[in-house]
Amino acid sequence: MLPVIALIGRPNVGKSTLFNRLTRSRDALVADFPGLTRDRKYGFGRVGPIPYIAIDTGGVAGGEDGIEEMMVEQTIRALREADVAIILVDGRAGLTSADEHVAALARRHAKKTWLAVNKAEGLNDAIANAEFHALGLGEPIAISAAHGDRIAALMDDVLSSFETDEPEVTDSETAAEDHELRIAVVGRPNVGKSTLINRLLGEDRLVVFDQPGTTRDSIEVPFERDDRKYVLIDTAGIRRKARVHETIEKFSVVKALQAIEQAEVVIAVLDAQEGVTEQDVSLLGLVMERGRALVVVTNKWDGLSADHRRKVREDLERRLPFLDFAERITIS
Ligand SMILES: Nc1nc2c(ncn2[C@@H]2O[C@H](COP(=O)(O)OP(=O)(O)OP(=O)(O)O)[C@@H](O)[C@H]2O)c(=O)[nH]1
Ligand SMILES: [Mg+2]
Repeated sequence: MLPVIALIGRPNVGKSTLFNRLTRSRDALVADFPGLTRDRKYGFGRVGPIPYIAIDTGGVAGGEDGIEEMMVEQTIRALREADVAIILVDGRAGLTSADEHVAALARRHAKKTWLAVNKAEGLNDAIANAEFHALGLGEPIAISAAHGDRIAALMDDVLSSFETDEPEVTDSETAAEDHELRIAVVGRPNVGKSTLINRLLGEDRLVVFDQPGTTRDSIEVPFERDDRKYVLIDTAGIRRKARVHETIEKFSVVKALQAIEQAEVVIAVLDAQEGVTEQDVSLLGLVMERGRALVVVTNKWDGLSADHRRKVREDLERRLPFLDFAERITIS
């Protein structure tokens, strides 16, 4: 499992700038006005000793309106999904009551916290940090997300308690023969992942992995087909066939990313009836980024008119042009 790191803080402190640096993406929107990031954003990254998953959040301001409530909710969810939180504050603006509000959230919901004083380029560290001791989140670390100062040092600290679980390289022949191909099945809720998995495993096999698990654990199911060994990594939770339709799946991006990380091949399931959604596009983008072999399966192909089918095909071409080399299959 990769460590999961949430970036939280009041608006405009530089969370997205740090996220982009930690994931080497230019994806997260960065701008000079507060409240730009509304939804949590997820990415793979590696700065420092081990790879991780980073979560960018919208800023919590400490006000009371509807949007604020949403942001607090988002932040709490990110904290619950994460192993560690980096709380960002602005070294130029100094300590604010919104920072105290964020610190209180972190103390309540984070498993482990680090305090980073951002925008500290050209400032004296001791002076930049001084007033933030009052937050009670330990020793502040002065950084500059925009300039890249002390980011490596911050990540060394943040990741110090985690171990890398990258597979050891083995090159013996027996290892190659016994090698199980690891396949993750990912996709939005109720696109039909569980049904597909039950099919792959065979009708007769009684699979009762009905324990809800946590939102971040996926289930691994070994199986054999034509004398080859496989491990299916299920992110939906496999249920008894009769109950598949009764369950409402809880979608967890972290779980999907962990599964992608652990797999060699990813089967991404889309719902033809709903077309290609924003979530599909970002999930597939992350599969590509990790360089996994990809099979895009468009499910629920039955019952679509010829016209609708053509539209879905066009949609796939248009929205996922970067998937040219991926295997594409339509099923029902
Ligand atoms: N001087 C300086 N400016 C920075 C630094 N990091 C970020 N900024 C600037 O601060 C502004 C806000 O940065 P964002 O990364 O969008 O901040 P955010 O915390 O994600 O903001 P919200 O998503 O709106 O909550 C941008 O203009 C950044 O360029 C830094 O290290 N130094
Ligand atoms: Mg942001």
